[in-house]
Amino acid sequence: PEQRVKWFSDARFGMFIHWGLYSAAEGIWKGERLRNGNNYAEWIRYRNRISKEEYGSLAGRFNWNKINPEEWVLLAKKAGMKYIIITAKHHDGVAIWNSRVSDYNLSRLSHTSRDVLKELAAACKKHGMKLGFYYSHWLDWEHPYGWDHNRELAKNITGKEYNKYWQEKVLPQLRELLTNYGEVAMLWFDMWVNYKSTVVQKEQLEQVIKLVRELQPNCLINSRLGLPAGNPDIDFETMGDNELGAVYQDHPWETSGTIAHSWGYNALENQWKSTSQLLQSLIGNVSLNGGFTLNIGPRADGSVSYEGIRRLDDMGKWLAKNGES
Ligand code: JFZ
Repeated sequence: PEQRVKWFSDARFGMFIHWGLYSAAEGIWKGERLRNGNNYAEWIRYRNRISKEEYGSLAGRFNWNKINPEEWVLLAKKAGMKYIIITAKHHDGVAIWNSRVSDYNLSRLSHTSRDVLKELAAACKKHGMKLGFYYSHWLDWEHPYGWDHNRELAKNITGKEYNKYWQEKVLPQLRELLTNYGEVAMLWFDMWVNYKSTVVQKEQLEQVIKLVRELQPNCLINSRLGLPAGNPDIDFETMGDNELGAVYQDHPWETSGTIAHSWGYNALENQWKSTSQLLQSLIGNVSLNGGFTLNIGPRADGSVSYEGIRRLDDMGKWLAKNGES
């Protein structure tokens, strides 16, 4: 594991991209802002109780003439970032690639034959950028047996049903991701509680590890898979947002953070952090031997907000002057 994770320990700074159907809603549904909760725009389907069909119609707002994943890679490069992690499937359950496992994917819903992950993978390869995939394994609001942790969708799922979701969606989709996109630098899972307090079974998490090791032995796995750090198959620890991982001196760790508040694009965003605040997060993490994964939430046409571009460019300039590469 030490060998496998070395590039990541050295990388220090990467880009998170939250981009999916929710990007087209921009944090607003039928004139109403996000309902109560964490105010994350990528949670809008859950918060505002949008039906699967209506939510799917957001795909019509994607502007494929403008979408160009290479621009994200160039932005990351300019900022001094060494890897990109994109939300292949977020909690909404929508694959943003042309998935053969489920028709409920961005390509199919927006009637394009393009596959944004294929294009992003090619651009990353071209520019020497590592690429990883965020995959929401625990929560899935689309699949009838995907988990709904607060029971807000009033789903009542048995362990047996949950396993059906696992076998027919999670594992096959991970297989696609690990087969069709070249080298996958990491899989960034997102279960922020111990698996024992959930419906997820240890065996299911082990099936994921087995699949990853079989298909891409060098692919990193983060701690939000649900298994605690210390497990040899967990390559690095993902801390809470801007939480410092001082306790993990000997174990690779990162925190991810946002430039504003929301991860997904939110037109009503008004909580922008300053460049110096963001640099302090990066420097603080690095000073404790950790890494920082900074998020952008592009719009449905792929464009990034002026505020985001400005801060990333400024960070890149600071790094070019003061950083090591
Ligand atoms: C999760 C997601 O629910 C969210 O939409 C986003 O993808 C983010 C990266 O991950 O949200 C969390 C989960 C845990 C923490 C913060 C945000 N945490 O422990 O601080």
